[in-house]
Amino acid sequence: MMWLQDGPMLPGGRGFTRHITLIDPDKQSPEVAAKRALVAVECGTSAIFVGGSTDTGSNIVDATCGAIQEALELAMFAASQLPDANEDMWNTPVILFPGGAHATSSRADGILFMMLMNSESRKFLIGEQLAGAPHIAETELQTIPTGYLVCAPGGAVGKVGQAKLIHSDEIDLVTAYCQTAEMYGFSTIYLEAGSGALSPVSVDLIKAARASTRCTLLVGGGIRTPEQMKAAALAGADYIVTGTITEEFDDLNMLKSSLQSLLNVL
Ligand code: 1GP
Repeated sequence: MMWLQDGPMLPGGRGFTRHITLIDPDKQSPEVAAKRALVAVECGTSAIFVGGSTDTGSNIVDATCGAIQEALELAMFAASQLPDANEDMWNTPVILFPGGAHATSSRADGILFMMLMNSESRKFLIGEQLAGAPHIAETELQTIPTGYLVCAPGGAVGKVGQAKLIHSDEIDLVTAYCQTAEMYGFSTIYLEAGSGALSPVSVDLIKAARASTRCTLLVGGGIRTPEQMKAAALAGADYIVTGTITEEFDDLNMLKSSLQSLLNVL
């Protein structure tokens, strides 16, 4: 993609908030994932993350990335044939959000190369990264060095990742994590409440993270309403990630109106 040569995949620090759609390859067929991704891009999402579950095989991840890329290319070609269509909108990066070293695909454009910084397990601090790096090195994937911080309530990723959850009043702690991530040279910090969380990352934690780092700040987990989107955006998120909401609609028109109501507040 030409787009990738223009700069980092997830640029931050522009003072406004964008949206990312997370697609879990375990939750639908690659064909349905591609249709959902197209609707999300049409609504204004700025990147598609593929991943989430820890036990998804690379064949499913690969098929899902491939189907999404083909759908985006077709949409771009179709737009190029129409005088008033904006073909650039389909030039959307597909980025792996891996549950582990196994869940990669060379058909994505990039990968969040994450350290689950508040894990108590070596596996998620450096083990999965050591297992995945030699495979990633053989691909053209752009790596996005990311400090991944699981905040309360944490959900499945908090349990599986053996995270010592960051609670809403732990301002000094989240500040220190963000400073540490920046000192390591990470470009991106992802504050995660857990997919399907009953409450999103607290506004206080987002504000503290924003105040303590110039890294691109991603926030996700449990964001389902325009009010929650607005709150995370005002607190300083560069990107808000939603996943579950995209899986709830089999009807693509209903998905479109739901995503539009979320993205309209940004
Ligand atoms: C999970 O932050 C993402 O990693 C998205 O969470 O599924 O709750 O939108 P939801």
